[in-house]
Amino acid sequence: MNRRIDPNGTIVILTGAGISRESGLDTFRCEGGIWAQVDLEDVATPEGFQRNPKMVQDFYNARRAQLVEEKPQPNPGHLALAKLERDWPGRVLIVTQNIDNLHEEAGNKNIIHMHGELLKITCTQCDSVRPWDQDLHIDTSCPSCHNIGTLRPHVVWFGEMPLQMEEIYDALEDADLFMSIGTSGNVYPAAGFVQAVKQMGGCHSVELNLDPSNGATLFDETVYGPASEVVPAYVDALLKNG
Ligand code: BJW
Repeated sequence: MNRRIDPNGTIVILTGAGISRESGLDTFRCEGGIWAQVDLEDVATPEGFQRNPKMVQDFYNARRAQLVEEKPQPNPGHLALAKLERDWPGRVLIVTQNIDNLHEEAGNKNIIHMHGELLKITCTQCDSVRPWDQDLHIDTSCPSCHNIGTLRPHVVWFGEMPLQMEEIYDALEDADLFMSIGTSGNVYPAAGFVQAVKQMGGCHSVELNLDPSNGATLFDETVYGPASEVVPAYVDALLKNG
């Protein structure tokens, strides 16, 4: 690490699919990843859901079942971030693009799921959001408003507004350190956060990833390797030296 961070300062950490890969969950854009298995236009757009809701429900049912039945475990990368939240004197906020629950399982409390959560559903009629660990069918009725066919996974598709954006930008504005972990930098607005922190006053930014992301040159510091190795090492140095 090439700059000391105020020990009472705010750390904002953006995570992506790469941090969960060593826990057995596929990334999207790595070789053989999710977008090599299914067409994103079919399963990750409101138009795809309108065209074929059953196909979309099946896609998310399978991924939800993987979380519920296989119970993937947080890896040392997740666990290091939980330790950072526990031991860092200042504020630590995880902003994750991931819809899995591995940051919660690791012990982090201060988490924003900007692309939603697989273990929740939402109703397009009454906007209720509730925990859900079973399959969702196109004729499941909404437990809140009892309409049929109005439930969908609580995830953010292309063309939809990511969640809690105001809170995220407020935290980025306050940040003394911005860390980006396991994300390819393809998807906005998350891919623009590194640029945003530069414009907001230039807090230190670091990318921890398997290989350089699209925005790699915008970071002040870059560390490459598997999240299970580079994240614990970076967190240890941060806790030791600030
Ligand atoms: C490891 C590792 C290991 C591997 N250790 N690392 C033209 C220009 C600019 C923007 C747009 C445009 N046209 C449309 C847009 C906007 C659009 C967008 O960005 N499109 C681009 C594709 C061009 N974005 C949107 O529509 C978003 N909404 C929006 O913009 O609203 C308007 C708005 C604007 C400004 C402010 C506020 C609002 C919504 C995006 C929704 C994304 N949804 C998905 C799917 C839903 C959830 C799900 O099914 O899971 O979210 S897409 C998918 O990509 C998923 C992910 O969260 C997201 C990011 O992927 P991620 O995490 O980066 O994964 P990968 O696979 O890409 O990368 C993995 C990385 O890990 C790699 O780098 C590996 O090297 C690394 N890795 N193993 C460490 N062991």
